[in-house]
Amino acid sequence: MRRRSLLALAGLGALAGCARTGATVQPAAGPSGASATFPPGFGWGASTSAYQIEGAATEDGRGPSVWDVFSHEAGRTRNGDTGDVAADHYHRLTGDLDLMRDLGLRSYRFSVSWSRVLPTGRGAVNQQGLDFYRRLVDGLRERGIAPVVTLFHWDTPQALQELGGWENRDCAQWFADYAHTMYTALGDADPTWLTLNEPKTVVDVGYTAGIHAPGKRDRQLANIVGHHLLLGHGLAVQALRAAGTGGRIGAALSLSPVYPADETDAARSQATASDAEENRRWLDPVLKGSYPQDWLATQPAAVRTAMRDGDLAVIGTASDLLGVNYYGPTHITGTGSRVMKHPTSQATWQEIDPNGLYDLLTRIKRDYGDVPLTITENGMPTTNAFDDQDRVTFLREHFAAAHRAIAAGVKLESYHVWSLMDNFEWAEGYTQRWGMVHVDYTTQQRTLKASARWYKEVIARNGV
Ligand code: IFM
Repeated sequence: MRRRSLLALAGLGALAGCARTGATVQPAAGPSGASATFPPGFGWGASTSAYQIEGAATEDGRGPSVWDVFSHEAGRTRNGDTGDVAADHYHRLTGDLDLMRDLGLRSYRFSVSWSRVLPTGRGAVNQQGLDFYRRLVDGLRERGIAPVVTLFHWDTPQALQELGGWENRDCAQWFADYAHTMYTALGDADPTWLTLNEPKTVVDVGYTAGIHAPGKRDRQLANIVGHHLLLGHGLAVQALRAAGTGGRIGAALSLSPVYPADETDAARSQATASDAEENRRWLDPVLKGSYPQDWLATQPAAVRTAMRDGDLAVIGTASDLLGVNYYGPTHITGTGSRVMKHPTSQATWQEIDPNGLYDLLTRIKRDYGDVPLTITENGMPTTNAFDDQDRVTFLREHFAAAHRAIAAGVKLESYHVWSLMDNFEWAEGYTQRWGMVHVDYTTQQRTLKASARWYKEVIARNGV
């Protein structure tokens, strides 16, 4: 299934240790190969998520998540693939940490499997689960890599889903309690904390298009879930602060600059509406403590009723940084359809336009001020298993766009390529390879692709 085209059909549309120094950057970087040196200490990194790489789905006390259940249902994923084994990262932690060190990574963004540490989502803690993340964070620190911990990357504990999951307002508090548990376990290692990853995808793909867990198709319910996710973000920020975290806290949002597909008033108007769905309905509550009025006006009473007095003040609790997941722009016609104006990738929802990253980053600065930014995800899948020159070109051009944004004054501190290694790509199973490191799923052997070798050089010379 095409993820974002389904959404269009639905009408939807350092980090610790890597602090930005404020140093100036060399100007005149461009996509054509001109050199671009990044600020000293720039946080070159890579991203993964728990269900996509860990495997060990039933080991050491881990409880099931919605993705364990969903991926085991007939017809939900390509070839019936599941994350049962994935890249077996749980058993290969030391080797994978060494691999990150050998690449020279300065920052590593991973997610915690909520049901590995709290098998039923709340209540009894699974010490073996916590121990795994402790080993991970300590191993990163020993290798000079800043840990960036995402608390929720879509894998809601199944036990909570049976109580309604994020449809249930209580889930926001269960999430905050879990955030506190993670602070107790890892707080002294001073990681950067990211609350939610891409709540938009849960809403649009999990609850509207129904092609991600939990596989529902109810747009009204989806937007109630969206509000509860944001409430969970705010409560988790407050819980982490109250616990005394010195680390920085923010959310990771999937954002897409929206352009009218042509110069008509109709296209401009539709693009504004699409921008509300794609971007402002997430950015405004988190960074301004309000929902955009034009988006709110489209919501039915049931969704508005779910938004209680005081919620937006919680959601807008000051965060320290914003994570930006960027995969491409959106072009909208006068009838509200999405059209592609740039090349795509094996992920046919993806439109490849590095300049969109520049537009997005400078727009955030313009509309939301100088919030420190990290690219929490950017990348592409390719069928070139080892000699992935297309990915090299993609990354080079996106890095150049990021450099131009920094030169324009954007406080971009770090950049996490999606993904460190090949992994379970949700409904697409193992058919899409997004990693810079190739994983042989039979032997679990890791092999650096051309992009990984190239990225190592980028990091070593701090630029492209
Ligand atoms: O693999 C996903 C990731 O889990 C969230 N962001 C998009 C990636 C590519 O689809």
